[in-house]
Amino acid sequence: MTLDISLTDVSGQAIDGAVVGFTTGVTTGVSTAATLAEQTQGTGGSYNIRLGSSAVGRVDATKAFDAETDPTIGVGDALEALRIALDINPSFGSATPQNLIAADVNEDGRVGVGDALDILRFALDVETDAVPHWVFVAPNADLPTDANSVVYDTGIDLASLPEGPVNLTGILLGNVEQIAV
Ligand SMILES: [Ca+2]
Ligand SMILES: [Ca+2]
Repeated sequence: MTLDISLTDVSGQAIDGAVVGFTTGVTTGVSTAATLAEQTQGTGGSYNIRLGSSAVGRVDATKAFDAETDPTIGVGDALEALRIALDINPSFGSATPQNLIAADVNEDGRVGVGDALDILRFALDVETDAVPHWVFVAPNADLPTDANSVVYDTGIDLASLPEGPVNLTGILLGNVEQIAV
């Protein structure tokens, strides 16, 4: 069986160069999931995974920041994250769930001043522990609406082989400035 996965950003642009994985099995604390298949490179945001007999499992994707093709992480992104951390609306209006996810670059579950500093350090080419990278969420995922509770699941659970492609939306952590939705 082949599973088709389509990766796009919030504006619908295809995302290439991600790694898509499929895991199956019970995950309790320590992951016992086995990666059945892994795809290294897609074209046009489209990825194929060849599965064994079962399509029950979880699809997730990751992508490192690529300065060549990805949006810029700049001082402006750090300032927008700082505004969110200080409970001020970003300069472009209310923060969207995608903005909140992007602003929590250190992935500790909240948008804090530390996130803004991490983004600033990255923008200024200073070493930082929280390096921007892509996360991928399902179209119907519960997304955060509170800067103090940026909790969300990445990837998508599959109970059976879907009819069409599986779509996941990529969000670039650290890229807080206006994300079109
Ligand atoms: Ca954070
Ligand atoms: Ca940016």
